[in-house]
Amino acid sequence: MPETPPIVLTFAGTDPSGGAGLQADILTLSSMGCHPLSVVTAVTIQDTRGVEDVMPLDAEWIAEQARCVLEDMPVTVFKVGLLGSVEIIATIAEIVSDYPEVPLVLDPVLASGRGDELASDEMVAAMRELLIPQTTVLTPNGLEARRLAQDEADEDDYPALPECARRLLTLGCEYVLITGTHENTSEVINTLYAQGGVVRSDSWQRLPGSYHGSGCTLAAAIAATIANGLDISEAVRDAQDYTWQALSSAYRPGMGQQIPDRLFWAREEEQAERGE
Ligand code: PXL
Repeated sequence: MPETPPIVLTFAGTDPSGGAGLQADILTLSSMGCHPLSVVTAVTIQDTRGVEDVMPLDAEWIAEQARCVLEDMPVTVFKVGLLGSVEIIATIAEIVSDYPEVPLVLDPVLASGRGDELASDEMVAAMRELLIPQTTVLTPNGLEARRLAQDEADEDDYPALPECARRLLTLGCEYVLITGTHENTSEVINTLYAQGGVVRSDSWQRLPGSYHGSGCTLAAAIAATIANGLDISEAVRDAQDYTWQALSSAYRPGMGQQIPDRLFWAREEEQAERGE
């Protein structure tokens, strides 16, 4: 019997458009050689243009889904995306605390690509208190980093990104990768921080247009590269490279954003075989 690939468990919301969320995770993890376990946190109504509605599942159902597969299969890495409610955050925090040796990649989903709000202030507070302290790699974009790191008592607090990273590390995560898509720079600069400071900073040619599910793809790719045995710095590098290639091969199946092609390499191989 063939060897079982590394198993990654993702907690995420469904996206019927196939661009973001659970579907993005499953495609990315499979494409990168992992077996994806998928625990649904919420069901969304959305297309490539934006999110219309979100229905968080009962937290009990999330716990039951996770416990059922965790008792059956050994998980190498956890990935956490859209959460849906404070109760769901508390439930997932309790489950992952039973597996302290399993790395956790947390994509703090606070808004959709279009800007639809996906997390309340109470959820942000619960993430800071319960999940970030258990996180190996936190993957906020600049907007998310500022919201997660902002001092709630001080409305005029606009920390710069290195200061955001410092505060998020103080909450207890091991690494913070702040992505630069939303910053006003000609290239996209993604910077990985740890307690000792900057671990690596990678610049990528800014691609035209906007994408549905780029953050999910990057975080799932990091979960996959860690599951494949790379150390964190190499994992983050390889995952960015994979994501950039998926974005540069993106297609536009609907009327809204482009969708990254998580299977770009398979299509390239097929084209090569056909001599194109
Ligand atoms: O891209 C963040 C994200 C994650 N998960 C779900 C989403 C979105 C954005 O739309 O819908 C389910």
